[in-house]
Amino acid sequence: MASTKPNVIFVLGGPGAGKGTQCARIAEKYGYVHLSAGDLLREEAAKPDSALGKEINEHIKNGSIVPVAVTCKLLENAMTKNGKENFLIDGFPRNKDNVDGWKQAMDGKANIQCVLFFDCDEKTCVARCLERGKGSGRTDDNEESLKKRIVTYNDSTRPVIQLYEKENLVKHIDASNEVDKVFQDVQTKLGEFVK
Ligand code: UP5
Ligand code: MG
Repeated sequence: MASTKPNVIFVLGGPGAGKGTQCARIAEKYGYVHLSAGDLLREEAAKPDSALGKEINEHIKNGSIVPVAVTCKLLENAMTKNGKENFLIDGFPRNKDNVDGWKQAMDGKANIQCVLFFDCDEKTCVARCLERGKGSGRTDDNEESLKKRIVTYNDSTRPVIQLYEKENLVKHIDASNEVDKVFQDVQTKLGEFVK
């Protein structure tokens, strides 16, 4: 990790809201390092010697949330390895337990700048994931897993967004628009404090 405290932007939103797509653009324009918690978990699970692979894969297929100690460690390792100052943490924290686990591990070690909330209606989210599922190879881009992912999002992740709203950290983005329009909105919101 850099010697100064790294800045962190949490990126939240429903499955298929466009978190990954927009993070790629933000990373390119603003030089933030994009860390997708889901990608890190999938990478870990794909390692032939991973002791956690089976458990992670089960959670992903069921749209349930991997224990925070696992996710947080992967994020912290990626941040340390990278050594950069600014990170976009995509898809985390997803529940209250994630928030608490992050605080426990990272309090004083990172500065949360804001939470980008990609707000997209359920129908659009599901349609995007099903379309992607035709070629993504993701085990959770199917109707059955999507139902569960949506329930987890509504029950566990929305309250996290509300929690950060109370701390005035949330930047709300209408993510149902086309990619360029969404990114315009992102730039306006981020431009308030990121150069
Ligand atoms: N697309 C994107 N933007 C579009 C737009 N504006 N208009 C039209 N199409 C658009 O986009 C999804 C698809 O839509 C793509 O095909 C894209 O081209 C198109 P993407 O940018 O990938 O959306 P994203 O929000 O990143 O969707 P993703 O499916 O990755 O979100 P999830 O939050 O569901 O998945 P994630 O990988 O974060 O997590 C997967 C699982 O891992 C979780 O369900 C959970 O089981 C586990 N997990 C944890 O347990 N803990 C964690 O901390 C993180 C994950
Ligand atoms: Mg993603």
